[in-house]
Amino acid sequence: MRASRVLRNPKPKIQDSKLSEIHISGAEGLYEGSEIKKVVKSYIDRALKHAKGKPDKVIITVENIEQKPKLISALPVSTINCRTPAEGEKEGIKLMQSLGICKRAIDSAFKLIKAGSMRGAAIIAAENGGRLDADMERGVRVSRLGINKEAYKLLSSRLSILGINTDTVKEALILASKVIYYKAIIAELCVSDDPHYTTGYVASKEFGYVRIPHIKLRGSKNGGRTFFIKEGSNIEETIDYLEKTPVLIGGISLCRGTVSIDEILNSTDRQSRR
Ligand code: WAQ
Ligand code: MG
Repeated sequence: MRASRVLRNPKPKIQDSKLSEIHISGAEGLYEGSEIKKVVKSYIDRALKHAKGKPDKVIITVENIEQKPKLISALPVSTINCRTPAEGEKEGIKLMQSLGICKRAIDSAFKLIKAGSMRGAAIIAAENGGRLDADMERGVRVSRLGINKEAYKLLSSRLSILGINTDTVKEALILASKVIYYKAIIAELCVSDDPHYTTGYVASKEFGYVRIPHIKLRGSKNGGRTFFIKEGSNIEETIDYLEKTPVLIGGISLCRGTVSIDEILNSTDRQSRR
């Protein structure tokens, strides 16, 4: 699903420019045929009730997927203690630098996210911060991802114990797990574009899905995602995986509550997950 609104521009010359269309919300998933009606209805409700405002166009695409989805496990979940955007950024930088991502790449990721105009994710070279995907405005939209019923139930019960059993958390964990499963991707940095949602995350094979509360101020509509890619990776193959390969979460990992950043950085099983 994709919901957008055209900004009425008083200057007719730039009326039909792509730049005048603002992205309100998007969502995607893998479902059984019998679920389509229910899911489409929920996507329409979501598009029409979004905190970023009313859309004037909602596009829903339903596709039959022939390829059997790849079954993977969700990343382990944890949350660090963080009170302000400055602190959140500092902790996020520590995590990403410790994964070998250079400071310039991290800075350009935060800059793109704060500008907040994409509807997908930017792919950034971990070694120098260069932007590798072609469509600057759109970014890459991860699609064909979902979770099976058993894993959904187990995840919901584990997140309930922590008081974070929401669609937002589950959808973000499913997306991050698909993204991080791919060998060329070192980490993902995400900040929601929803003005009321201030928790973001850094996801990686080594540290799992690390939630960062208050990474942005309430009220800001700016957010986004960046994927940091290893030097020498094939960018077309990576984008093809993100957009096209069907991946289903079929297993859940440890879900912990608040953990100190040092505990995450110094965890003993870190090496084994590399
Ligand atoms: N593929 C690529 N990029 C996407 C996708 C996708 N399928 N969906 C969203 N994005 C990008 C896009 O630039 C959005 O502006 C941005 O991410 C934020 O999307 O554990 O709600 O749907 O508490 O607003 C993370 C924390 C919540 C959850 C993320 O993202 C938690 C969130 P949003
Ligand atoms: Mg959003």
